[in-house]
Amino acid sequence: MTLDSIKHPRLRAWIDENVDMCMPDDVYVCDGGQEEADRLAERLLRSHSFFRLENRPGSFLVLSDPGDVARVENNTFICSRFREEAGPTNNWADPQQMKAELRQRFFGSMRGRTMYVIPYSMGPVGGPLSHIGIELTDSIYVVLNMRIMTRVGQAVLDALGRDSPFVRCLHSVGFPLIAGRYEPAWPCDANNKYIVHFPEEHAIWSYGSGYGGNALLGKKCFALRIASAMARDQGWFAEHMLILGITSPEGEKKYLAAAFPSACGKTNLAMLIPTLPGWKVETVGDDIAWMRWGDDGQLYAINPEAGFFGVAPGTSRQSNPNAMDAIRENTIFTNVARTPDGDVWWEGIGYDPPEGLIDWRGEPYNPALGKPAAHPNARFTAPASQCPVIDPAWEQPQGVPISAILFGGRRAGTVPLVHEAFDWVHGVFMGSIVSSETTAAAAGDVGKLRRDPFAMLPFCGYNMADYFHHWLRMGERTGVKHPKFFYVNWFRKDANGKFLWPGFGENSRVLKWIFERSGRPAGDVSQATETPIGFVPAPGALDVAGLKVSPAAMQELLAVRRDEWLADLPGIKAFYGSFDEFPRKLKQQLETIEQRLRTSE
Ligand code: OXD
Ligand code: MN
Repeated sequence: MTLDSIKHPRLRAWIDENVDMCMPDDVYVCDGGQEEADRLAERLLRSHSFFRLENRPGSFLVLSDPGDVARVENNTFICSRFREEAGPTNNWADPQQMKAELRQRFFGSMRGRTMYVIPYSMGPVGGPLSHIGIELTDSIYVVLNMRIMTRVGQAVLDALGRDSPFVRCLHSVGFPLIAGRYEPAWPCDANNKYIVHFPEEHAIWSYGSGYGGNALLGKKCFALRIASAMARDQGWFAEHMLILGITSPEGEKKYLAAAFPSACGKTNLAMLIPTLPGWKVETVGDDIAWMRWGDDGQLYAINPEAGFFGVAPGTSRQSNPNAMDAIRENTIFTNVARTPDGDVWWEGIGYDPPEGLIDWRGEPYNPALGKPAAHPNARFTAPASQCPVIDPAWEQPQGVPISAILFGGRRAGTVPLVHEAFDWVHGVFMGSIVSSETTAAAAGDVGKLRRDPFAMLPFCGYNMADYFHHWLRMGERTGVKHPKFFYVNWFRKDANGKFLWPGFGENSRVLKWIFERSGRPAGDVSQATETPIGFVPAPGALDVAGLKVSPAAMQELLAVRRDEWLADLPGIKAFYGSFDEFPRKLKQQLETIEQRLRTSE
């Protein structure tokens, strides 16, 4: 579509301003349709980084520059007016200074290219919990991914009308095609990346990277960083949470939301196939939840996304058959390995690499070199509608009612398989102490313990102390029905470093306990044992029928060890202490728990 399709004067003015700055050769408004996607894909196929996968209808493989493979938290900024508004966990820069610096980067950055205007909705178009963004980008890869991850097209412009608000998202790979310049396979400006958020203006400027969360601005930048600031101001929640529906053999259905740090298995949990007979899990979303209190006092959640941007390595028929089915067609794979017959392969796919494999760097795979064939943060982008267990209500504009909120992370010790908070404030405390051993989703060391409260550390668009205040305040509203909070850890290991819990479909056993407990009134102790850190399943309360886990291992899985927890407290205190105005209620929780631990047997 041409710019004439834009009937919103402020949107048009903003586009014109950015055309003047970025100087594209051409401007094109995306309609999000299949014909457009086919045409753009054809264009990319001429580059050396984009391949049609003959074995998967409508699917492509993209290989990125080795310097552009993950989110870059060091180059991610929250440019609020004052440094205190970004808080100690975010990089801050003065908005005016940052804009001046960025203008130099964006100046002429789209020369020789087309600027694509992507009108998109996070959440069903026009829904009461949905919001609109417009991304301007010079990357076809971004256009093709955004049309899977969000709802793109004319319907969004119609919903926007002539003066509705929208989030302004500007993106450039930072590689202008100045006369005669050679076009690399994956253009980017690997040494000068900026992922910059202006929460007061609801604006995002992203420069230099074409990869995932750095470039698909609807996801982490809008749906979490900008939306978290909007949510604080408007009284709702924008969270790094999956949403799933779980149905008991009796046909009772509940929805759960769950926050886990990046690459801790959210996609697997969201699509879990229960091993417990008669139980069913259906997927609403695998990464982000927008939630608000409904008129009936219940908490309602939507998945603002329309697709999955999942980590490929480790995904197999065994770990996640539903994801494997969801990516059978119409999927973009990034940085996985390519088989000679036009298919994909990655570590943990469940079978050996075929002869003639080409690795993610585009070279013949040689296992003797000890380097993975797929990048550890390789991804698939697939439409959510292709998931065989997509929940029938996943696009319900008003969302689904949430009965329980789960937190989790990768912890080899200390944290039991599951425990339940005593109440809302304790639940917020639980969220505030989420920690996990790091993975490859973000650039940096792998395997270190990182505090990642509510799994939002890299994604909160304002001061996290204020974020906890927001959670506490929202729980104080009158007439609301609090969901229950739980903390799970599938990753506890024994003394020999072996996982104690089988995970995957067996996690349904834990979900069953959560399902049952979430229907109980506050303070009810049936099926539960009180410990200093919360309720754990009472002996025998977890349904382990038919499971090959020894009673000793079960005991270890549910153990709450005083010394281990006491050893964790200094890290929590240091984290709390890094904020100026940390909620007193959470500090009191910490003191109470310390006291309980010190006086327990
Ligand atoms: C993601 C992440 O890509 O959390 O979802 O890093
Ligand atoms: Mn995520």
